[in-house]
Amino acid sequence: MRQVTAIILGGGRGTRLYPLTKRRAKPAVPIGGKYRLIDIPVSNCINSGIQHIYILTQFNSASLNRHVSQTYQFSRFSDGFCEILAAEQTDENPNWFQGTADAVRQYLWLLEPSGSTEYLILSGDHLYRMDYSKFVRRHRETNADVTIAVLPCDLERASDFGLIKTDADGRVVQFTEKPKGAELERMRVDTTTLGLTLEEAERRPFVASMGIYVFRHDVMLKLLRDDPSRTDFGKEILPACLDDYNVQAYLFDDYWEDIGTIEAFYKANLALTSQNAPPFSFYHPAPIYTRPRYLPPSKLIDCQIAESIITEGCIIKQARIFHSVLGLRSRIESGVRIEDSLLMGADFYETPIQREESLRRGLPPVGIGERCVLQKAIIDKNARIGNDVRILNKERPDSADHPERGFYIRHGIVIVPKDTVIPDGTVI
Ligand code: ADQ
Ligand code: ADP
Repeated sequence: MRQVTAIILGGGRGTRLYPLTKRRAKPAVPIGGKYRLIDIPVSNCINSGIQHIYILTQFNSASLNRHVSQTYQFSRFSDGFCEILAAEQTDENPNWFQGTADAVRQYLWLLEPSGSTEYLILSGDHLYRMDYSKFVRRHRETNADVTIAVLPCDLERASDFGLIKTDADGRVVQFTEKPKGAELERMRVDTTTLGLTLEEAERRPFVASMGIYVFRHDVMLKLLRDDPSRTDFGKEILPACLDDYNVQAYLFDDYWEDIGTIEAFYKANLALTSQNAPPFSFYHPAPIYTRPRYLPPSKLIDCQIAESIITEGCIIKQARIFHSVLGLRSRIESGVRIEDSLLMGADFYETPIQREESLRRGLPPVGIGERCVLQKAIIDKNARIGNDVRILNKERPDSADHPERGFYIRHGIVIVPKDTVIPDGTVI
């Protein structure tokens, strides 16, 4: 695995995750109360023995730089690194990245001399565990030029993905990016050949690309350099290389979720609370790494908590919490009810004097004030929610933007952005 360089596509502007991406790059969005999205693919790399890791991002942010530089430091006896490559203007190219392939192309000058035998292209917004060493091994065993990780998929989600067809030897003979209508129907295959039962194969009759690829070093350089008008792996590069190259499929039939939208992100976070068998578990022998923060344990005073995750450093008084995730340093005053919500916590503690001072100035302290009710909400970091605030999506719109009032609604989920102040008694 020392010969493999991982390239994590960290995202363009991250508009589908807005307002969580208002001031941070998508890979820096917090997940699971204490991690960030980027921790998933980077930890998968480290757990697979891959230590040459680049993160491509179009929107560079202080939080991503700080998180990556403080977390992923390899021993001085290894040649491992985890580096952020942000879109930059150069003499040859004054433009932003035009797409996934273009993002990689603009950094070929840096990648080419690395001496890697393969490039592993990953996405920054997927929740899954994968041993990439098996993926790379399959790629080598089949003498492939490109290998695409794939999984069986149902009709409902098929048109969100690149779909493939393979021949009897597992070689990809067709690739269609996000097909619809008749074109989608034509991509139906018999997935019993992948080992699915008849019933399962009827439910999942498509084979979807996970957007994760292994490229042979020289093949990727050639594909990206030959035609600079091809800017996207899924739309242009892969469909165009099937005739001339040995493109193989690697079946991954385990939990995998694209969490690039607010709804998928919200559901994936709350799914972490389920027991016995959450679809994705952080309680696993292979750790998901993140920044060590040396926080004290959480202090719970007279609380009722069910089906929830409470991370470190929280202080929670007389609250009823159901089916929710509470992030680092969450501070909840008495008489609060929280249901089906994701609270990201805070980046810092206020001292008792600072809290008094805030209150004197009419500013609620960081955290959730007394007697608040939160349902189906995402509260980003450092929010100051006053007393008697009710966040219930009362008028029930599916989508709304009210930055002046401190919230957005997506898929019926109320999102309170980072650093927002919600005054006492507000009803949303
Ligand atoms: P999508 O996820 O829709 O489909 P895309 O929007 O190109 O494809 O994003 C792929 C990844 O690259 C995401 O993590 C995204 O954040 C990142 N990305 C996008 N533009 C970028 C840029 N300019 N710079 C850096 N990173 C960028 C892809 C494939 C499908 C496949 C699905 C699986 O094209 O074939 O089925 O992934 O989710
Ligand atoms: P995010 O990515 O969630 O927006 P950042 O990584 O930018 O968060 O911020 C986290 C770090 O910033 C914390 O370690 C904290 O030290 C510091 N920080 C941010 N805001 C404040 C603040 N108002 N007071 C003190 N420290 C802060």
